[in-house]
Amino acid sequence: SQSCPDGAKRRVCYYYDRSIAGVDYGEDHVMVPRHVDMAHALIRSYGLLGDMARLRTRPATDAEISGFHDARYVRLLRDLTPEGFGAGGEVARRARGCNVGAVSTDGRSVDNPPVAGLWDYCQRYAGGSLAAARALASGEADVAINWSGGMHHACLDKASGFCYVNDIVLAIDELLGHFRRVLYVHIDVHHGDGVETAFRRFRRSNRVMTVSFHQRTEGFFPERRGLLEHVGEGAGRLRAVNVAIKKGMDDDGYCRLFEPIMSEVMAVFQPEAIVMQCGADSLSGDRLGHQNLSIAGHARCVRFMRSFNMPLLLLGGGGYTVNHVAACWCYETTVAIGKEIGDDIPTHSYDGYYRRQGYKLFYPVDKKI
Ligand code: V1S
Ligand code: ZN
Repeated sequence: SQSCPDGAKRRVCYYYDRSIAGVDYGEDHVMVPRHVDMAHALIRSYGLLGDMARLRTRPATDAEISGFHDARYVRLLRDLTPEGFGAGGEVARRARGCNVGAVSTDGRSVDNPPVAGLWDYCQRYAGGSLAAARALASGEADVAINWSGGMHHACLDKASGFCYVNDIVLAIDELLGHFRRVLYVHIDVHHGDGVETAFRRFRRSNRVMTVSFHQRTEGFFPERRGLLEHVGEGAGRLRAVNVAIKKGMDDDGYCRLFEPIMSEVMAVFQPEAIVMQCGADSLSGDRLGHQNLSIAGHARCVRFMRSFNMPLLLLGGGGYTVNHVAACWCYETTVAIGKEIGDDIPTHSYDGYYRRQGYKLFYPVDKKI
């Protein structure tokens, strides 16, 4: 454990599974799970592994994943192989019904391809988020991290936005077994629709509040989601908060929204645990997002949530400029631990990726937007 600037100690648990790094969405695809391996290599090179307990866990079981997902969809994910899909027939038909490998007419890569080892991949990233939630629930950790989790678009019975299994819903459900109210905070550039829908439409829960900060511009994925007026219904009414942002928000603009809104949410909802999705596609220079957040600005949101000093689960998610993603999640790991590190990236296996940013962790914000 470490002593932090606020004087409080934080015990941090960290999940990392190297087999996730080998998952391949396809040559042209923007989702590259190797970014988690890059973040891990950076974390190790800065000597941060000694400041955290490593979570060693088993992959999530069918039963755990079926705690949220529809049994037929779970069977499909288990049955699906690229060969079975390629051969057409029954599995391919079932897959298309679940938005996996939905054929693109222009021959370009699809959002949710039938990747090799798909079920193993899902079980591992979901297993990490569940283990992290259990570490918080048992009191073993104050902060738990799974940078391979945060796959927030996955729906009850279909894949969406590169996400097949919604590890966030599974982790929140696990936390609800131990805490009365759980807050979900989302800073990925894409609206946190899968988590919002799970707790608003399917669970109708008033014990979970979802707060999503996301880009809301014409044609931006997912369309028609995350409007300010979407506040939840029935028992879940006023449990969804949606903060739609325009293109090009910088650190000051973003934090001027984030901090007062989250202060108010904390005061009104009074959660007992927090789950934060730290999608790094809200960073400046992302291949999909159009925001101007620096790593320091993104991490300021994490630091702000950590300052409430309650069980905190940090998850990854989107992020499509791999060197930015890895640098961001490495720095946010130091925020969790409460340790200062230098800007000079130590020599390590991926250091060539940081050459263009002068081997500095804090790459400069290029305000093109
Ligand atoms: N924006 C965007 C985007 N880019 C792609 C994409 C690009 C290259 C590929 F080879 C394959 C896909 N898809 C999208 C979005 C989905 C974004 C998902 C973000 C996920 C997350 O960061 O929030 C969490 C991990 N999809 C679309 O815009 C849908 C299409 C409408 C356009 C793209 N084509 C391929 C499918 C249909
Ligand atoms: Zn995203």
